[in-house]
Amino acid sequence: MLVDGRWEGDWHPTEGANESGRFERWTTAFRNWITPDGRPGPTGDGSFAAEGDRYHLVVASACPWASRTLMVRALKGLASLIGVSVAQAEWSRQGWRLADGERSGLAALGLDVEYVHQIYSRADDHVSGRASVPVLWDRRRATIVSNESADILRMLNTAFADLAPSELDLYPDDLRDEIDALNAWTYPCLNNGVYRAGFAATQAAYAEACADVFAALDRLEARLAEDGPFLMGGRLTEADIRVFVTLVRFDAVYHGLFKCNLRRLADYPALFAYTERVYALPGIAATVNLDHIKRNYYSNRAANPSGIVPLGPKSAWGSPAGPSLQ
Ligand SMILES: N[C@@H](CCC(=O)N[C@@H](CS)C(=O)NCC(=O)O)C(=O)O
Repeated sequence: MLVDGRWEGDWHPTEGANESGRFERWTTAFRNWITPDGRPGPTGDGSFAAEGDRYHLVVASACPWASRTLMVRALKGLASLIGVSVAQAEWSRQGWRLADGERSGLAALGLDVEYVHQIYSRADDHVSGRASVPVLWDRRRATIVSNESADILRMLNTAFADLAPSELDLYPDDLRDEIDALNAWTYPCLNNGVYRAGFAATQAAYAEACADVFAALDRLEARLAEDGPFLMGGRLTEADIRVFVTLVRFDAVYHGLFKCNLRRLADYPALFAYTERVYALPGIAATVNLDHIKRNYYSNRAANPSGIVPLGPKSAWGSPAGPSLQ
């Protein structure tokens, strides 16, 4: 945790269960927006204009929230405009750490840091809270634009339209209500549901979360079997990106480590085919690093004291060596 700009204590990934044993995700601190001309976005102070070589994403490949920002960057053709630095797979006692190769890249941007929490205190020397990824860094103002992936998805969908024209609209006007309605249950029941199951501190909190996860998967399976190929029918939208990041990790980490084991993703024909379909979209495979995913989740000593990383599942996606994001 950061307290008034300083890192305190050892990091412990299971923190967050409340008195009833339920895991609660914390809220995010930086909520500014990049807009085409620097005018205000929905939140924040609005002086972040879209420009090439100005913004940089700091991510961890294991993290589903960070991965969804990488997916939008790839799908919207922003790779040459927005750079990326990837944290090392395993947790350190100070949270996310940057390996030497990544540190030199960041130092070249004026960010001479070893840990992600140092990026936070660079942005605000009195910051308190979690030092989470993703972080969208602004080189020009030497600050964090946003550390909220849901906002980053939306701003990357629109802000760079002049610099990187794209046919793809991940949040089209006519589908907004339907996308919002879907996100309203896929986030608590699935994306965060697996964490609620994995980090529950009581049997009852676990059972409640696990039931939510599988009710959500059943609902998505039915929806896709009836009407595909994507969640909104013919068009790929942010709803797909948000669901995919959890599905692609499911059999490798949530099924075992987080005890979401009523069924595997592989047991859901429509959902499994859907995950393969999204994975096959241009640029997406490079955002899925199963090696980092497994090494990170299984390095959580509270959940897995031996630190042993399982060999399977065999059908997992992603190359063992890990992809290159460029
Ligand atoms: N609201 C954030 C949540 C991101 C998040 O939870 N990231 C996790 C990794 S999956 C993290 O960095 N945790 C570090 C910590 O808890 O200190 C978002 O969606 O951008």
